[in-house]
Formats: sequence, C-alpha cells, structure tokens
Amino acid sequence: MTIAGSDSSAGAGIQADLKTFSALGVYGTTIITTLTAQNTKTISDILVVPPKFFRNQLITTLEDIKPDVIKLGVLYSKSIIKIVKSILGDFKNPIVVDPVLYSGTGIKLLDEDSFEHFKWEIIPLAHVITPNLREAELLSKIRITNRHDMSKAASQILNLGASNVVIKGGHDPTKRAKVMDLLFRDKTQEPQLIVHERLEIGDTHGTGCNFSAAIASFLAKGYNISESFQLSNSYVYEALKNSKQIGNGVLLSNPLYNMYDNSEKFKVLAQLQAAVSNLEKMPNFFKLIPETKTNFVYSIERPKNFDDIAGVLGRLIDLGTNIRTPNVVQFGASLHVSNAILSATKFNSLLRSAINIRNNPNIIDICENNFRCSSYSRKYEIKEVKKTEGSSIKWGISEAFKQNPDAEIVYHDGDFGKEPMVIIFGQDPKEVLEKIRIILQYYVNN
Ligand code: PXL
Repeated sequence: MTIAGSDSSAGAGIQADLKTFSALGVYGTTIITTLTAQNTKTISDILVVPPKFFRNQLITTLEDIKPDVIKLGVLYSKSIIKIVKSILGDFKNPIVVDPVLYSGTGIKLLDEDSFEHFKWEIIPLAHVITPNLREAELLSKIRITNRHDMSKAASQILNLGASNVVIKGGHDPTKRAKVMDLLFRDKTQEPQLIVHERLEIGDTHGTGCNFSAAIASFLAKGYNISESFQLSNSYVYEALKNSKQIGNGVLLSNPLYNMYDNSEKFKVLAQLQAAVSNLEKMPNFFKLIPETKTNFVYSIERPKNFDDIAGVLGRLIDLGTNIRTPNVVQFGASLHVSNAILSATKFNSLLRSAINIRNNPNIIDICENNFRCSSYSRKYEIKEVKKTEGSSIKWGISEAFKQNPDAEIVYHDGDFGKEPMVIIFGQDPKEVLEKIRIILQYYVNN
C-alpha cells in the first residue's frame, strides 16, 4: 500500500509508486492524501483530500486488502498525519517512510505546522526512513558536508524512533563525482555504503518515490532491509539512467524501463528460437537455401540499429538433405537481413521479421503468384552504395518499397559476383514460416 500524493505529471507520488510496485511484481493499493496540479516545471496548485474521505479510503481498503508493507509519501497536513497515526499506530508489518518535505521545484509538501507532528508521530512508525541530504538535515538539524555528518544526522533520526535510516547522497549541491548512499541500522553496526559514479544527466523527478517504493516492494517480497537497500539502489540507478524528457522541464525517471526493454527482447528471442527449430524440422527447406546461406531475423518494435534485431549466429546451412542451424539466436547476429528490416520498417513498421532464400525463375513465379512482391535491380545502384558492405541491401529494399509500399517479398537478380536473392518479410517469424511453407508446397510439387 502507498499512502501518498497524486502527481498529475505522473513522475512522482502515487503514480511513481504504482509503476514501481508493478515493475517489481507486487500488487499496490493507493491511498491519496493530496492532489497536485503539476508538470515537469512546477506545481501550480495543491488540494488536500478532506480528512473524512481520506480516512474512509484507508479504512475501507485496509479492511479487505491487508498490506505486507505500507509506504508513506506526501502526508501534507496535520489532520492527515493524525489519521495515519491513529490507524497505523499498531500496524505490525514494515512501514517505509519517505519524508517528502519539498518538491524538487521547491514547493512545500508538508505544511509549516505539521513538521513537528511528522517528526514525533510518523518517524517512530518507520521500519526504514529514506531522506535525501536536505531532508536529513532538516530532520536532524545537522548540516551535512561529508560522510561523518551523514552518520551524525542518521544517529539523530534513529533517536527519533526509526528502526533504519537510508540517507541518499544524490542531492549534493556540490555535485561530487561519486554519489554515496548509506544504510544505518542500529548505532552499533557499521553503516552499509553504496557508491555510484554520478550520472551526467540533468535534474530528474521521481527517483525518491521510486526508491522508497522499491524498498517497500523488496521488503514485501521477503528480502531483508540490507538486501532491499542494495536491490532498490541498483533499480533506481537504472531508472535514472533511462530517464526521459517528457515535458520541457526536468527529466522524469523511468521506473518501467525493464518492462519496456527486457520483456520485449525476451519475447523476440523466444519466438525466433522457436521458429528456427520449426524450420529445422521442415522437410525440403534445404532446397531454398542460397550459396551465401540463410539468416532469419526478428526485431523489437521500431528498431534503430542491428542491436535491436535478433538473428541466427552463423546462419542456416544446406546439408543436401536437411539443414543445420547453430541454434543460437542473438541480437546483432545478422548484418544483411537486419539491414533489410531496417529499410523495410521505414515503409511498413509491422514488417519485423525476415528470411533470405534463393532466387530462381521457379521461386520467383511462385512468389509473384501468391504474395505481394517488389524487386530492384543492382544495375541502377550508384558506386558509393556498392562500396559499403551491407548498404546495397538497404538501398535496394528502399527502392523496392518505393515502388510497392505493400510488398511482403522483395527480390533482386544479382550482379557481378553477387548472388540473386529473395527476402521474405512478415510481422513475426511465424508468419514468415507460413510463407515458406506455401512456397515449398508449390516448389516441391512441380
Ligand atoms: O518527489 C517527491 C514528491 C512526492 N509526491 C508528490 C510530489 C513530489 C514532488 O514533486 O509532487 C505528489
């Protein structure tokens, strides 16, 4: 459960918390304390949820859905603090407190006369509290200029009743090259230190929420505080590295980066691998393999370069009665067929998979009779294009799609020292295999 403020720009607050929970595989419930009217430059207005309604959200949700961990973000007013204290005072599971006092743009997110209440009533609830340098200074009344000051401040905050304190070193006004984050458990133990090189990016928004929400998620999954600290630190470092310019102000951290990136790449590899296995079993496919061998590729959505396109490492080989594949698919494994995809997707973004097969009159007839085809002639290719390895294909595929933007097969008749070739495109490897099956049916039967 997160108890926090809504950020209409969706970079911080409730929105950041829920994205983080989801990215890390835990279910989150959301109890809203305040609404902010916000963009990447400023907060223009804040509405505190009426206390009676706030209380009802909390009670109704808790009654039915028991949280493994609760995270507290913006609480804003004394009345909200009082309600949180009275309802969660004897909550048994961990509470993670993110002591949000100001927005990055300098707007107060805890009103003046609530600060003392926050200190005395909320901090003792904390299994862990996660101040940045500025918040640690305000809570401890200690000016922090070095690591020793961080320890003194943490000690004060432990005295206020938090069981663990993480002081995040990123908001260092002198912007030292190394960023130190420290976890202080009890005073007898050495703090746990994590050091990162400072990322050379501008100001960002949302990482504080991502961090405390990540700690809450890892605790909920059963990791201890030290493990959760390490895992959250790495997670937020990546979210920060993948920050995006969404508006015209600060960058927004990207807590979903691993879902966008890794899960899509995993699916691409798995589908291509399955299709290569099926191709290996397909009778007579060896008859379609050209002298220069075959590659079979599949791209993530909207590829930018070879590394976005998976292919077969070392190509598919004709053994006379069947084929051999190294059965290793990798991103960046194909130059030529990947170049075809990079060109084709400029005309039709859906054509993410392709394979090259031999070109002879019989195969061309079958393709022309069954599919939308286009072709190009390397005779018209200018010298500069011929010289660069791989660029002929890029040029040729573009020429062919200019003639027929609906093409699903493109062929060329070769050139001096260049074997004629057919490239079959599809939305995914399955569709490409289906086309191969159709071609083979006619090819083998006549
Ligand atoms: O980043 C702290 C934060 C938390 N919650 C809300 C916010 C902000 C910063 O602007 O708006 C709702």
